[in-house]
Amino acid sequence: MTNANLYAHLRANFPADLNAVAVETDSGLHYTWSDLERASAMLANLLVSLQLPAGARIAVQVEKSVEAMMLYLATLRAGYVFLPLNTAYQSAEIEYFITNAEPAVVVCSSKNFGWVSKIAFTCGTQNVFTLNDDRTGSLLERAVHCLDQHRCASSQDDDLAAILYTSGTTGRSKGAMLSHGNMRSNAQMLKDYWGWQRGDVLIHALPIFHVHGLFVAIHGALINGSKMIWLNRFEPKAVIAQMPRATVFMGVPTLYVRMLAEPTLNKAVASKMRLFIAGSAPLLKETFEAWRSATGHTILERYGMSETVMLTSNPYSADPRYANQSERRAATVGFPLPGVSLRVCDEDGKALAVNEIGGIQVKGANVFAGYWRMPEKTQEEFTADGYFKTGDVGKIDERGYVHIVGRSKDLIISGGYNVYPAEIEGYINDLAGVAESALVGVPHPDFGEVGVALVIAKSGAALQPETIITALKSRLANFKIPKRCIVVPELPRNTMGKVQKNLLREKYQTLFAKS
Ligand code: MCA
Ligand code: AMP
Repeated sequence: MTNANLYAHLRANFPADLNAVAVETDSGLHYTWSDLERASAMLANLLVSLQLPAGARIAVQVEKSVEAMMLYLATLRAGYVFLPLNTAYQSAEIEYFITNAEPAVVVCSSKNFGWVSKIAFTCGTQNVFTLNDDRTGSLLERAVHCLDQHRCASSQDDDLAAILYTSGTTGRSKGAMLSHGNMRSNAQMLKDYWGWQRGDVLIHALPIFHVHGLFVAIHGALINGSKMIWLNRFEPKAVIAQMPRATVFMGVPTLYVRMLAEPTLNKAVASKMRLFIAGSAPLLKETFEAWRSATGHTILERYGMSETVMLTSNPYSADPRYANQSERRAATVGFPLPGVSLRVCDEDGKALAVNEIGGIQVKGANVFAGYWRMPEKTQEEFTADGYFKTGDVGKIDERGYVHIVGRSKDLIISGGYNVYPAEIEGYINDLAGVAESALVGVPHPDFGEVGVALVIAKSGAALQPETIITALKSRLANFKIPKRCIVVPELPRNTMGKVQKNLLREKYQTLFAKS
């Protein structure tokens, strides 16, 4: 029987010439395929030498680097479970993840070692290493003494490969458990659907602690044996400058908006590019059209989730399942990907007809097994016939294209990062002088959507919006900080006393409108 381990599958697709360049960084470093293979073997051997229990979690909060990617590959090949954490998370957030996931190994930046190791050791983690984006840190110092050959662990499709925390509507994050089979099947299918070709070169400019940068982009390149041009940070000018040497780019809509503001973006600079892919948040029709007129390329928008990896995509070329449709349509997320069953249902679970709006439900080999140690929550999110309720609201049109028109979950997507109002409101409500608060998402020209906090003061308390923002900054990841805080005398409520967020969204709709 073949090994279902995702790394084994990626490795089988490396090019024959292992001395070819696999990753080229913006600081001028070149890593060959052999370097990826050998360095990830050393890191895998280091993990194995720690004699961790089966299913051990390796929690990683480090700046983006090729070595961080190697650690991910090492975790896969050693058969452990990768748990990536956004570098913006602060101590209370990290404490929750570590307490909840009980990782056997924590890897952090040297600058955070003091507070992260304190949390980790208190929670019972035995091993805390450091890894920095300049190839320093105790992890590499230890790995350098390990053998550079490693026999990939033998895995089954259902074996856990990664846990991705995604915030919950009640404010508590849930760990989505993804298996080797979930990710392998999705990567293999996307390789075909997006027409990956020998000679493709991917510009990798996304963070690597979420599905988009870590799985869709990295798996896409590795499973095709394609080189990556690796940028540790997204800089619009730098990405545009790399376009003549590349063929594929993936980004959240904000990255496209920022590149469109650059005078160096034009048809000539993008002429060698084969494919621009967008996702993680809605791509405005305006951005889709502006990109087409600036570069001559039509962005391919797709839709996915941490729980499911990729679900739908606009076509790369004609999709025979949908009357040979090859058009990439603005404001749609395309067709359900091969192997994904997608339906739109009403609140009673009845499947709806074409163009009727309802909850999007999905099923397929890509759909996760459930939330880490939350069996009840998992059960709630699945239907009796095994469909996962995405929490996204949409419709399927007469041509088969899926449209996302809203969300039933109270979620703000800001620059591709998710912000759950309940979590932020909880922090605001704990501040002195606050009686109540509501966070709503409003349109924003750069981030697509941002949070605005409406706060009611306790009687007699004099609240300053700046004080609230400062207090939040010391507790929460920067992308969760409301972009505006407004002290209000009251909040609109329905007859049940529930705050009517739709009215607030309407009222503050144009707060950040372009003049
Ligand atoms: C930074 N800030 C943000 C965000 N990022 N605020 C709201 N939303 C954000 N996304 C804050 C900063 O802390 C700073 O605050 C101020 O906004 C300006 O920061 P700036 O320097 O402009 O930010 P940046 O460092 O350039 O980052 C912007 C970014 C970044 C490059 C767009 O947010 C990013 O890389 N986003 C991509 C996220 C992603 O990969 N998502 C995929 C999730 P202050 O001035 O107060 O310090 S995976 C997913 O969704 C799935 C499943 C899927 O379908 O793909
Ligand atoms: P995450 O927590 O990162 O898993 O976020 C997944 C959510 O991002 C989905 O449930 C959607 O609400 C949203 N999303 C992803 N891609 C798109 C897209 N192309 N258009 C609209 N929303 C999207």
